[in-house]
Amino acid sequence: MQAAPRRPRCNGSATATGIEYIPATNITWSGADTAAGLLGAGWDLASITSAAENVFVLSLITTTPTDRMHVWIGGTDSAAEGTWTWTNGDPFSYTNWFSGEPNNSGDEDYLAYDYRVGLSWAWNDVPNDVHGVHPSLVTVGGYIVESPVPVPAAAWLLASALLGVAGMARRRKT
Ligand SMILES: [Ca+2]
Ligand SMILES: [Ca+2]
Ligand SMILES: [Ca+2]
Repeated sequence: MQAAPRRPRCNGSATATGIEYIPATNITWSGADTAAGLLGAGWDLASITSAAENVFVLSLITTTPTDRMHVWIGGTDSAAEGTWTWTNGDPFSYTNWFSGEPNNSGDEDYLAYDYRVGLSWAWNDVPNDVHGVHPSLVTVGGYIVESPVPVPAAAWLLASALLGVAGMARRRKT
C-alpha cells in the first residue's frame, strides 16, 4: 500500500481550489508566480512532489503541445545556484529532469515542463523569460497553480493507474 501524497490537491474549476493548468502565451516565470499569488491566499505555482502528482498534472495540460513548449511550475534555484526549492515550501525531493538537466546553461534558475517531440514532458531549468531568450526555439504555454486542499481519492487512484501506463511507456523508450 503506497503512502498517500503528503499534501494532495484536488482538480477543481479554474476559480475553485486545487491544482490547475492556466494557459498564458509566453508569460515569464515571475509573471506566472505573481499571477498564481493573485488567485488568493494559499495559491502558488505548483510543486510536483511525487510521480503520481507528475502524471496528474500532465493530464491537466489542455493546450496541444508543440516541440519545446514550456509550462511553468514553482521550482527555482535563484536563491542559491544548484539548490532547488518550491515556492510553496514543499520539500524538493521528487524530480523529473530531462537527461542532461538541470544544466544552468547561460544561468537558468526557473523550472518548467519542457515538451520535446519523441520524449514527451520532463523538467528543464530555463531563464525567467525563456521565450524572450530563445524566441525561435521555445514557446511558453502557461503555468500550473496549486493550493493546499484535499483531493478526492478517486482522482489519485486514476493518477496511479495512469502512472502504471506511463511507466511502461518510459521503459519502452529507454
Ligand atoms: Ca504539489
Ligand atoms: Ca540555476
Ligand atoms: Ca536547462
